[in-house]
Amino acid sequence: MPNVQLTFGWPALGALGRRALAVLLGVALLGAAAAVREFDLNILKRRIEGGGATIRVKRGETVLLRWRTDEAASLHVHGYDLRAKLSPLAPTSMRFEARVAGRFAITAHEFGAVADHESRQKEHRETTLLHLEVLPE
Ligand SMILES: [Cu+2]
Repeated sequence: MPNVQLTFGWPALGALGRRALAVLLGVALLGAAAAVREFDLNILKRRIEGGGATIRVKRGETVLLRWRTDEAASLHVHGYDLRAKLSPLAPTSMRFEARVAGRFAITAHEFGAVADHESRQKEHRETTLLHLEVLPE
């Protein structure tokens, strides 16, 4: 009669199994960290340099937009309602989690030294720079 020992759960994995699991977990964590989608955007003469393309990401990814501009501007990511004042003196980063799927305009509400998103009478001067598309997986 062979000596059969039945174990369940963690002890059943053995040292090698536990090591493999730890590696898998590490890869999963790296994968999560790699899900930051970075985009370098340069505004030149009130347009995105290289053309106002569409940024596409998947829902759940972290989006990092790095802005440079040749002119002060008040930036607005529609849908997510994120705003930032851009200055030609220093790059500006916007970081957010793409929680909502859809297509959203990224606009500049005002260019120039008096860039101010809050002043309603200037809303009509909104310029669409590009679009953000968040795909539902
Ligand atoms: Cu806007």
